[in-house]
Amino acid sequence: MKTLPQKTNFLGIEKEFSLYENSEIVIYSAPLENSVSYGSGTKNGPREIIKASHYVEFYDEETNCELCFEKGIATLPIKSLDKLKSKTAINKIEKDVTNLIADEKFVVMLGGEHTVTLGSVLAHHKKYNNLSVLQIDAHSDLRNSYEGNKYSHASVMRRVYEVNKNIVQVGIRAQCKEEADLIKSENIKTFYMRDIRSEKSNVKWQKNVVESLTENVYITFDIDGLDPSIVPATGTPEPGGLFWDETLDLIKMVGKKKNIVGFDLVELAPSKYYESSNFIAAKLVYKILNYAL
Ligand SMILES: [Mn+2]
Repeated sequence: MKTLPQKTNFLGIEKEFSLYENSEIVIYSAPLENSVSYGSGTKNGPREIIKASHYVEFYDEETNCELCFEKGIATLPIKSLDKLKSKTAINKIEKDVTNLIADEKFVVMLGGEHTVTLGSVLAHHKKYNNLSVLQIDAHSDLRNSYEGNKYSHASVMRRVYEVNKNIVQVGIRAQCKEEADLIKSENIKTFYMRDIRSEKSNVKWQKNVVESLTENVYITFDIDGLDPSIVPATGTPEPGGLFWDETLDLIKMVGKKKNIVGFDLVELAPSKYYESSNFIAAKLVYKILNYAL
């Protein structure tokens, strides 16, 4: 399988550690941008994350490990999804990811708009029993459709929920009434931002999240789950979000107690005014990998 060379791959790593056959980890880009509601640019997310990743350290001081050399990280070429309808793109992503996990690869998908998550979840859902989808996001994305589109980024978790009922949402702080009603009537495990903030300091909300998850966990990380003071470069920024350390604490705990089987990072909308967002997204990807493997 064709992979990107050191100059353009994730982290900028040598051939030996980035060939497909030598790598346990695969970076798969899904630069779809069909259903933007506010700011645009998510199709440039994968390219800019990979570019910025060249400034991320190979060594992680917390895990005391150079994961990229221990496991190998292959970066697949970024293929445009520009001409595709959302449903067609989802089918293509599902097929591609299915093939990668059949090769026993740990897949990291870079978006693109949140819609792409459905393709990767479908692939992982076929492979893993007892799968939960942990969604970190400002929005619940549970609308049945948005602006007449069932495959809008604002409906992606509704489509996921139709396939897999084990969804756990963290960081939510913007939704419509339809979504709030669905969460109540279906008893969906949603950790609202206001509840996270109102908890007494001796209660670890992260522990409650982890206890809501089944054994195998797929993480979908919408970058707008983080507070926009950390990552302003996203299409629909919402104030009052998650901070860096508490988010990493959560993922670290998930990695320790559960089996993370794959993840995606979506909705980064690179902006020349906020270039640091690209680096933070790249660092987040590598951090999650360190906790997962
Ligand atoms: Mn969102």
